[in-house]
Amino acid sequence: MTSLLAELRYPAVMGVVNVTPDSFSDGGRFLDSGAAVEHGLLLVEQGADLVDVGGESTRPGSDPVPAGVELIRVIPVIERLVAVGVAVSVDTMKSEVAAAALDAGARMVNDVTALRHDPRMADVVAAHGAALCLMHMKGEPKTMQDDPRYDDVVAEVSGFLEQRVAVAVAAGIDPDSICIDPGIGFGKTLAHNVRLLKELDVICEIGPPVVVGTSRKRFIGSITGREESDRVAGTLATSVMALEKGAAIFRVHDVRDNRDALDVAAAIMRLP
Ligand code: HH2
Repeated sequence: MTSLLAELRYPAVMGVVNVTPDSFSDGGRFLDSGAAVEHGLLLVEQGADLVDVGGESTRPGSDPVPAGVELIRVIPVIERLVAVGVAVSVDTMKSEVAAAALDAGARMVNDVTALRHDPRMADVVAAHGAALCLMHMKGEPKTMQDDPRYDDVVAEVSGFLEQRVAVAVAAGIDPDSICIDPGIGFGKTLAHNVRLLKELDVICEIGPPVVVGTSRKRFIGSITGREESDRVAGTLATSVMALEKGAAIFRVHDVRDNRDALDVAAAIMRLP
């Protein structure tokens, strides 16, 4: 099977479905699998090219969830979305969850630890011929926002991502199946997040398609003073600017608005 990344139209919109009680912006809304499936279908109708299903929050301060709980949350949702032809990625750092999700038809693993949490993850992704998103995170969700520091955030994040791509390829994962993500908000201050977006072209020059996840995040609230549910306009500014810098995949909650903003920006960018 060809890589999911080769099949996507770009810019690609990845809609977020969190089957969790505690995600920072939609926690508890889709814990029921029927509600989660319905929401995933709505996101596709609104223009999502793939749906990212997660059963463990990684928001700052969050606690880990056992694999058994994550499985119960995500597998029924993935099965039902796949059954109606939706391209699904699974947001997990556990190989057991990734394997079950891929067996259920998911096409991509979105590992926010970039293969560092679970030594078996690379083999699972390689064996299934799945796509893989490698994200940068400094520290762990529980403590990552406790005074994160960098000498040069762009150099550190891009060096890390280059190294993790090399690890993934050495483990037998097809280079054309890999995408990379600077991990906006994962062990980063407002200044770090804004700097990474300003110099996103450096990350894009590494080669693999770049994923950005700015949707409704705290740094947007720090700039605008708005609550999570009221950060769509701020998110759209980041999506359009990231597109201009070369980002390919946009992980968002508000699919309809991001789809429109990206399509209009892309139409302007396509002009000679
Ligand atoms: N952000 C979140 C979760 N997964 N994956 C990638 N690749 N990039 C991101 O920026 C990213 C991610 C956090 O957002 P959300 O899923 O809405 O919240 P929570 O982790 O609380 O479930």
